[in-house]
This record gives sequence, structure tokens and C-alpha cells, in this order.
Amino acid sequence: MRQKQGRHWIVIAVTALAALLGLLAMSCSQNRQTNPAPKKELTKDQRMDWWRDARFGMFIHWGLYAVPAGTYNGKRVDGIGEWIMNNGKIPVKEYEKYAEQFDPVGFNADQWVRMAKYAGMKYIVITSKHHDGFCLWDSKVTKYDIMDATPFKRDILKELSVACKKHGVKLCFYHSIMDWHHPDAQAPFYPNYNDTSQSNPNFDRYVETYLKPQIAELLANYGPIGVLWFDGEWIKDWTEPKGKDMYAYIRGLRPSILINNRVGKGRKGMEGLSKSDEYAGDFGTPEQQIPPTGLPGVDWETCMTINDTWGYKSYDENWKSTEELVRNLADIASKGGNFLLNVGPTPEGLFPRPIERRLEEIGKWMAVNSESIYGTTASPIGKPEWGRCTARGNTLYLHVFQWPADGKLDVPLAGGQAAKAYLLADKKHAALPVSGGQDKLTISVPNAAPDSIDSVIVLVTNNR
Ligand code: FHN
Repeated sequence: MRQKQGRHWIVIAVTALAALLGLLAMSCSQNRQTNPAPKKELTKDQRMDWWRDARFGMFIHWGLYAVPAGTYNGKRVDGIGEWIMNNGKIPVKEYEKYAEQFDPVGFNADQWVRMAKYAGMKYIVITSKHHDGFCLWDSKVTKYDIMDATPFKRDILKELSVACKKHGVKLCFYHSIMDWHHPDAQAPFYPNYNDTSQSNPNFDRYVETYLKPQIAELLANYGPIGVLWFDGEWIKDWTEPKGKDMYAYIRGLRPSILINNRVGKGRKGMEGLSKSDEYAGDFGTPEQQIPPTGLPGVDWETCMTINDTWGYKSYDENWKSTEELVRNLADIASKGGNFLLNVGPTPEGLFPRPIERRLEEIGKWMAVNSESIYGTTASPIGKPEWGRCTARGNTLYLHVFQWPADGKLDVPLAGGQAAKAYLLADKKHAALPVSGGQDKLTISVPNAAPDSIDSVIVLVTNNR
């Protein structure tokens, strides 16, 4: 009897164990279905690849500040257009009213993206939110956005994401950490929202319940985002540990995304990024300046206005010439950097005509010469007196700004051996005569420059 009972318990135990194992196996296989094995993480070089190749992008500062366009209460406000809320000392409630007037019926995402693409720009960085706190997308954590606060009620970022996908342009978001509208951020600092001596005791709540959820929305709903481009990090409440935490949070959501240095406190000197891991971020962001000799060992991108303001100002007519812009692009590429050129659209949603004209002219130059920009690396011959140089392997692109009057272009290539030289504008690649000296090469060029701004000569060398 006791023997029988014993056997009975063994049977029960074995059955239970089998059932348990079965359940375990099922749950494992379900887990495999819902949680596929994590993809191998990309290296930094792999993540940076498209960006290093791109070299040229469009920055867009657009928001409520386009409505006052530099004028408040009938008076012109000094400074950059997007700072009018601070510089004009406009109270939050009053500034909010610009939302009722923000109705950019001329906005056509497809046209904007086509203009950027025509100019040769490979990516667009648009202000999802600038310091004034107004959001250009349908954010679920605020009503201070394009859908809830304006008569326009179209998600601008959504329309741009569709157009960018269609035209193969990478969409990226600028996002301000500083927020003059949020009560837990800098709104209470009125009349000096930018007071860097002040702290908001509720700032952590702003970060956890507003800033991070907004970043999550931007990453979840607008397709693959190339870069999250932070700004406004200089406020007292933002610290390097907060920057590192934000960096890790974003990379946790989108492992392959790029994040600029302003996510943390790494904006120092030429605004490059420290080569060590001291600061968070993937690349440095010199603003309104081109580092004289680049930032060797660090990825960097110069951002620059096309006139003197980022956000639209109706009376700022101090446009940079196409010559200056094209030469800046060549100069930056010759130092191994990217050029992020800003446009400030009007409250109607249009690019001012002088901007369109410049983009068209840059596009014409790029149609002939983009090979000398995309995917190139810094000059191995420094800054020659006639212009700049970019490189791709053993090929040098000589950007000649000052065409030689005597038809002889000297290239400071020590002991260099030229395999071939030709004008990039010449579809037949007809060889230009080259004579070699001890420490320089001389290329014989035609009398007239193919391009009055920047004529590119391709020099294929066989010694690199
Ligand atoms: O204060 C901003 C400014 O408005 C603009 O957005 C530029 C772009 O780099 N960044 C800030 C200043 O560094």
C-alpha cells in the first residue's frame, strides 16, 4: 500500500515537472518572437557614416517668432529674431497670442525639401521646439503646439517627414533644453528668461515629465531621425550628468541616432567635443565660425546664418553672397567638417526670395562639383594660397578661388607624383599638363576660370 502511494506521488511529481518545463519552453519561444535577439550595436564610425558623407545640411529655425519678425509693439527689437520673447521682454501670456496668428498657409513641405535637395543638402535640421517653448508637432504633453494652439492645425514635422522620406533627405530635430514657456523651466525668470544665475526648484519634473516624453514622441512618430540637435544647455539647471543621462536615454530608444555636443556641457573653446569621454555627444558645433584649422580628431559641424538672424526678421537684409556660402562650404569640407546653413522661413511658410536665389545658385555649383564635397576628407596640403583642397583617397580636389592669371597653378605637394589632372567641370576629363618640381607640382590651366566662385581641378596622385 505504502509502495503504491509512493509511486503515485512520483507520477504526480513527474507530470508537474513536465508541465512546468513545457510552460517554460513556451514562454521562451514567445519571448523569442516578441523580443528578437538585439541587433549588434553599430560602432561610432558606422553611426557617423552617412553624416560624414553628407557634408552639407539645411538648418531651419521656424516658430512663433516668425510672426513678430523682429518687431514688438511697433519697435524693432535688437538681436536675433527667435530671441524676441526674451529681448523684447514679452510676458508668456502675451507671447502665446502669436500662436493665434500663426497660419502659414504657404507651407509646402515637399517644396522645402526639394529646395534643400536641389542645393545639394543631404539633411534637414528643423526646430521642433526653440527656446520660446512652442512645438511644431502634435505633442501629447502640451497644448502649446501647432495642432492645439494655432489655426493651422497641421503637423509640420509629420509633413516634413513624409517629404524627406520621398526625396531621400534625412530629417533631424533641433530641440531646446531651455524653455521660456514652461513653469518648471525658465518661464518664472521673466523678464530675463535667460538668467543663468537662477534655478527652478521643479526643473527635474520638467525633464522627466515634459522634456523626455517629448523626445520620445519625436523619436516614435516621425520615421528614422538622423540627429537630435540640442541647444540651450547653458542654463544653470542643466548639468553634464543630466546631459549624459539624456544621451543614454535617447541611444536606448534609437541606438543608431546621432546627438550633438550641446546635449551636455561640451561646448567649449571652438565648441568642439573633447576627444575623451568627458562630455556627452557625437560631434562639435562651432556656431557662426569656421575653426581656422578644423578640429582634428573630432567630428564637427559649423552652423551659420544666411543673413544675421536664425529666425525670420522682416528687415534683416544682410544676406551672405552665394560666393561666400560656396566658399564656406569648400573651406569647411577642406577642414573635415560639415556645413549646416540656416534658413528662417516667413510666417506664411515661405523661404524669403533672397534665400531661394542663393539655394538655387549653390545648387548649380553643386550639380557640377558635389563630387569634391560629399564624402571627402580634410586637405592633406593645408590651405593653399589660391583656395582650398579636399581629398578622397589619392584624389585631391583643388578648389581654386583665385584663378591664376599666368595659367600656372602651383600645388604644394612635396615630391608628389601627379597621375592625372583635369577640370571637374569638363565632362571629358581632358588631361591638363602637369610638371613636377622638387616640392611642388605645376598644373597648366586654361585662361578663363570655369567658375568665378570656385573652379575645381581634380588631381589624381599616385603617391598617397
Ligand atoms: O540661442 C540659440 C540661437 O537662437 C540659435 O538657435 C543658435 C543655433 O545654433 N543656437 C543658440 C545659441 O547658441
